[in-house]
Amino acid sequence: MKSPVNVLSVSIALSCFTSAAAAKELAEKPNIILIMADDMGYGDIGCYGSKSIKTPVLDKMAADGIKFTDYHSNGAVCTPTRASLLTGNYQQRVGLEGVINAQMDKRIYGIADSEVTMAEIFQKSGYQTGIFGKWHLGYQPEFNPTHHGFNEFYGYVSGNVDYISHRDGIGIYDWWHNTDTCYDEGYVTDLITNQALKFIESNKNKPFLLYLPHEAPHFPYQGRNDKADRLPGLNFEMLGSRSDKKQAYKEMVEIMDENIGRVLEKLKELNLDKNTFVFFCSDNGATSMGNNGALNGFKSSLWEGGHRVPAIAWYPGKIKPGKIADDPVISMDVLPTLLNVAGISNKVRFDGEDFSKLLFSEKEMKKRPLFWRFQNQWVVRMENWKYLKIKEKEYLFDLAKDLGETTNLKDENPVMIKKFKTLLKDWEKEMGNYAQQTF
Ligand SMILES: [Ca+2]
Repeated sequence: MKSPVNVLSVSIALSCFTSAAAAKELAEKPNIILIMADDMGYGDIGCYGSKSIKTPVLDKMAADGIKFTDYHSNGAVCTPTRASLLTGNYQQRVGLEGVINAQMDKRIYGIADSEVTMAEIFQKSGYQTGIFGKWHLGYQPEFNPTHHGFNEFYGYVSGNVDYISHRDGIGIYDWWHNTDTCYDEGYVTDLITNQALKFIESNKNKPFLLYLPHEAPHFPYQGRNDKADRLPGLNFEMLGSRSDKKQAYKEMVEIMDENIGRVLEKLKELNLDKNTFVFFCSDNGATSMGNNGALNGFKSSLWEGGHRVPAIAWYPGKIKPGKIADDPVISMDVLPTLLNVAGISNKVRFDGEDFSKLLFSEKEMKKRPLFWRFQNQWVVRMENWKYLKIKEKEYLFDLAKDLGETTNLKDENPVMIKKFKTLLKDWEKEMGNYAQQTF
């Protein structure tokens, strides 16, 4: 019979072993980096057909990883996509169907405490979590990212800031480190990358979730060496003062590409590149300043140009290089996918679906309808078919044959139209009674 002392010793030894094993398991978890461009269109980077904008880093990422041809943002504008990306749910369920504008009377809206965010899930699973860049899920102190699962926040809370003076759309200074205003000189794209690199350095021995939502190429259209436009007491043009805005746009995408290269270099330098999954996407389609390739429409519309955007997954040694994924996927699928990649199990339910089978196998996604709703526009997407309603006008497109949405097949397909309308009605009921345009 063991003496009580021996039992205690065994128990302590076992407990140390268990915690050491858990620590080892945690240390071996992959890092996750989620990079999102702002308002970057389907034809704005080299590997998606841009002839004028040079993006060697993203092109190489796509060549070494997977390029998605049918990836969509949940929203056709900024806030709703971010709400769905971070919760894995339709933005309608989160109550953030519209944009949170900078005007003082609109600053009351934001992400509710009751929402479970990507950062909260990763944080609870032992990950270090950081966001560097644009938040756009609420201005008030309670909406700060550090209250929604991020250990560190560096960047801005509004929809856009001057790239040099860091003032928002109504001229208010909007540059933060965690919950405090901070004053760093520099160009937004460089500054957020600098801080992201520090975050990677300080967490090189721990698993981390790094969310890097770039401002580029959202207006104001400013390059690295431009002057600040938004300054105290001065009127300013929202889009910036440069006359050659398309040239500025090109510079902005290229500077972002260069900075994504710095992140990948840092991973290699620290020998983290084989254990880090990187996902890149855009939050909605381009404005007329950018290029949506063969797609119809722009940001804020539910034509394809408003929401079909570039997306690339990169995971050296784990993903077969040069793969093209043609299955429809959407922002809210990213969270369940990242959890699978990180081996994190949880009981949170998501509208989105894990698409990791596209990353690691030749399997396809199961067929499912996808829905969009924004400002009197509705979409139901099912396989290659897209039902689009704008106010009272209905369309049906076969995207496999007609990516540019030029030929309305509605009159030839009354049965399909009826089916789509039923699906839409059921979905709207499921989403609840949120107003069409919440704010
Ligand atoms: Ca956007």
